[in-house]
Amino acid sequence: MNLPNIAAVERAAVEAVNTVTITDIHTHLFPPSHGDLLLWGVDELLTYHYLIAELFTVAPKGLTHEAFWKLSKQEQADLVWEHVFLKHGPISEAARGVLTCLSALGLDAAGRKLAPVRKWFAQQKVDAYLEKVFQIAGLDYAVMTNNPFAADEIGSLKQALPCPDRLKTALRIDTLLLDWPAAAKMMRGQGYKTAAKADVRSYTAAVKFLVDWAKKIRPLYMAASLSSDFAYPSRGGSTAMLDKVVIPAARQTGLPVALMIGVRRQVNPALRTGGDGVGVADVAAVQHLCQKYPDVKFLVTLLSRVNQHELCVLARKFGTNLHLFGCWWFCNNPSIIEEMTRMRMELLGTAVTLQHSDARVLDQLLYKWKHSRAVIGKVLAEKYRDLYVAGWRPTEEEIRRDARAMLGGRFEEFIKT
Ligand code: RAT
Ligand code: ZN
Repeated sequence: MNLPNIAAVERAAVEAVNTVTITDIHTHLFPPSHGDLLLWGVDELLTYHYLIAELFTVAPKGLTHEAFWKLSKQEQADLVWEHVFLKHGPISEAARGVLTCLSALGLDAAGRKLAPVRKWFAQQKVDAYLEKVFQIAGLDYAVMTNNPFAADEIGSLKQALPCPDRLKTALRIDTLLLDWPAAAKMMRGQGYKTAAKADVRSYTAAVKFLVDWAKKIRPLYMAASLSSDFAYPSRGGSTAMLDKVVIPAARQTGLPVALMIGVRRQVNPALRTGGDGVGVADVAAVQHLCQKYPDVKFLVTLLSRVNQHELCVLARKFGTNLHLFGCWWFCNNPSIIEEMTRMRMELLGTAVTLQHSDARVLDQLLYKWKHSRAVIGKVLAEKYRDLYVAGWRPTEEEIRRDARAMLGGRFEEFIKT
């Protein structure tokens, strides 16, 4: 449909982003059949590790980490509610997110009482609730993080338990890249001949391990999260693992390799999962991988805001084997999403996946996507406004096409073998 004027073009862009079906390419969700691994409900929302870290920025001095971890989930959630929400304004992105989730579900946050909210969640049946969340969030599917090196996951993964079409798999391989002795032990436990000190036979066995798991769970990609000091090439073990195991497995399976780089692991271990920080990464590591392996596809997101411009420029050079995705973790805040989205559109056009949710709790799909849609819609409207001024006359269908491209379409094209 032709759009009559500049205001109609802007409205169409906002509407396209608000209504487009999104593919969420990285989350930490699980199917209901995996039991407790799938987190959902208000107590899980309130004890998200982002909010636990925030609790300790405002909690009374007497509350120690040790005492906090001894509490039940509900007691921990009560403390977050009391200190982060009631005694201070829940202004942070993670706190606002809980409120957006409640209102998306028609629950009353203004009443400030958790009891009725808990009661509502207790009445939900998980399978139907999962479907409801996906519908409200407007997603076709979300990609999980499935770790064949994690003792608590492999049991369920091996049994091939039922999994809704809403969830697709990704093979997580951090342990292999970062902790060979632990990875080798895990692989040995699953019948692969991997020695504690990596040798040629172990590499061959590790490649087979990845290929077999890929055949079993049919992941969309392999993935690892790496620290800000990740370098490639380097003398460290991760270079050998990439060259001798991950890249050969990627070639055999045709799977892309997703690299999430920039974490400073366990800056404050007392916060457990909330204890990781961020550091500026060396983008040249990604460059060297793309140069050396033009036949292997890399999906990349970096944690530091500082790295984003350099990474966009790199993605212009490797259009066929480097695809950027998401505003990851500490970048998943409206101000940074806006800046990154604008910069990516300006440097990469639509050849990018603007966002992923990283949801660890099912309900978070509701807020992460609502908040991101608002920011991305605003930026897309601005870009189309500029095009209108430059004399271009986009149709509604073209704007919808572009919104989908940047929120799942380009990803699907990129991963196709
Ligand atoms: O965003 C997060 O919740 C982080 O804790 C990590 O899970 C990170 O996204 C990762 O995948 O390593
Ligand atoms: Zn993640």
